[in-house]
Amino acid sequence: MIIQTISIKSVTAQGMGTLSVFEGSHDVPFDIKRIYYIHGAPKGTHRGGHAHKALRQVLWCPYGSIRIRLDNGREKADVLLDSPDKGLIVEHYMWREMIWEKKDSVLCVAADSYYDESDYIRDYNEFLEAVKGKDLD
Ligand code: T46
Repeated sequence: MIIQTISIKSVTAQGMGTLSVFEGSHDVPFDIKRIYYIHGAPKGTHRGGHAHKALRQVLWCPYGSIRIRLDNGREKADVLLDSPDKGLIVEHYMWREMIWEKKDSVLCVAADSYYDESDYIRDYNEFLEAVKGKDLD
């Protein structure tokens, strides 16, 4: 399954906005060790262009609209993160690109591991080679 979305629990207080929450291991299928976020990007920004060997993450966009393009080496799919209550689980060995549909959209990421550059595959042909013969869910 290439696109795995979750619905983030949101609690609205009359006239006081909404609180949204998810918990590691309960609402996403892994523990969370690292949080990072990308902000201040102009419309049309393209980021990503890599896969991970082990890292599992959940992506969400609390403000704005960001297109996520996923590719498992056999199948490609797009999902639009355009609502603060929509999360996208991105598993390992998934090539990803992120495209800013609106200026100043914020991309938040919760990851199951600390930053490790050696976990990245940044070459598309190397990625295709790595997924060849793998069992994909
Ligand atoms: C991913 C997508 C969704 C760090 O020093 N620590 C960190 O935890 C991260 C994530 C990045 N960095 C450094 C490495 C680079 O010098 O920040 C710089 C930008 O990283 P990168 O070009 O990989 O950023 P994106 O937006 O292409 O990708 C990021 C994540 O790296 C990646 O894991 O899945 O967001």
